Amino acid sequence: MKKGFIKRLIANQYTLIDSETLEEVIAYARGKLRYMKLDEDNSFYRQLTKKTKKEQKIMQVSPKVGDYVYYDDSEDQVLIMEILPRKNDLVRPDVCNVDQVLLVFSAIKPDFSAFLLDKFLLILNQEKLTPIIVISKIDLIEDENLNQIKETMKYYESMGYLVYYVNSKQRIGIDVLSHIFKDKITVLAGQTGVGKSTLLNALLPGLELKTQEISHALGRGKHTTRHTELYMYNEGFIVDTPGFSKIEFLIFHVDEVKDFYPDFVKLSDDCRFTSSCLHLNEPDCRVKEAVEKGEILQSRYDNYVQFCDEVKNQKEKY
Ligand SMILES: Nc1nc2c(ncn2[C@@H]2O[C@H](COP(=O)(O)OP(=O)(O)OP(=O)(O)O)[C@@H](O)[C@H]2O)c(=O)[nH]1
Ligand SMILES: [Mg+2]
Ligand SMILES: [Zn+2]
Repeated sequence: MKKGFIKRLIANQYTLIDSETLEEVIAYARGKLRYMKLDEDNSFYRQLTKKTKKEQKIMQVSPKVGDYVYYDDSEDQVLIMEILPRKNDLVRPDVCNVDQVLLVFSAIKPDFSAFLLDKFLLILNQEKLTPIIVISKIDLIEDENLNQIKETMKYYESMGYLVYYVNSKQRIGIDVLSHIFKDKITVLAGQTGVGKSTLLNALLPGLELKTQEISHALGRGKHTTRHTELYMYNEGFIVDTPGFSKIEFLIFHVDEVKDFYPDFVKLSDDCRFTSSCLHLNEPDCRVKEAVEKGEILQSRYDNYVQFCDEVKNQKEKY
């Protein structure tokens, strides 16, 4: 059987890229649902609820964008026969085998938000996905305000995150970005209207993806991107996704939040209660000391406290 990679799914029709010829093939899934044997730690398990061990060995899965599959083209209709194990599996966007996430924030319209950035980093850390940060629309903001954002971003750069600044409309800052996509599946993520599709258009000028003017009042945009598709770029693939207006993390215990803050984890050995310190009200907390000394961004700590509150409050609901 031949091997391929799913690039696009529209209705029930899959576009595969053959692993050897690199040619596009139109295919359908064999039957409506896939059945396959899985290992214990396979990512498919994450979708499972209460099923017995035995039932878990065989389960129903639909192939999706990002999947590596075996297909059969011996008949008229090309059929996807088997899905290879997934490295990871996202629900929104509905893509699997993702290598990195390009987090897009606009400097303005909508305003840059350190709160959203911290929330995204928390979620991606939990999902073990690598983020790369892009600040867009730098042409629309006063230098003074841009410098303020750059000052904030220095903290994140010191944590090891890559940060890029672009004006996608005039294709400024685009070329230095291009190397990060090689051999990877990259998902574009960010609030609606921040300029994800415009950035992708700047990278792939022939594409002409639909973008939309943002409505002024709240700087809020309408969703313009709908289906999920991988675009080939620089020997990698990029996925444009519809923006969101709200994101949620799936953390149910307040003591887990701190574990997704590498900058806090690094210091917690020096907290009196070491790894059990929540860095909230405990005495002799090295993290709080670092906030006071300006070694940790005040906004990052404040956002952390707020996320902890959110987790506590959601727990009380159940
Ligand atoms: N001046 C300027 N405008 C930009 C830039 N990037 C995006 N825009 C504008 O911002 C608006 C929204 O851009 P989109 O690319 O549609 O935003 P999106 O993130 O794809 O939005 P959704 O698909 O709804 O999630 C459009 O009017 C773009 O022209 C930029 O770097 N500079
Ligand atoms: Mg878009
Ligand atoms: Zn502490």
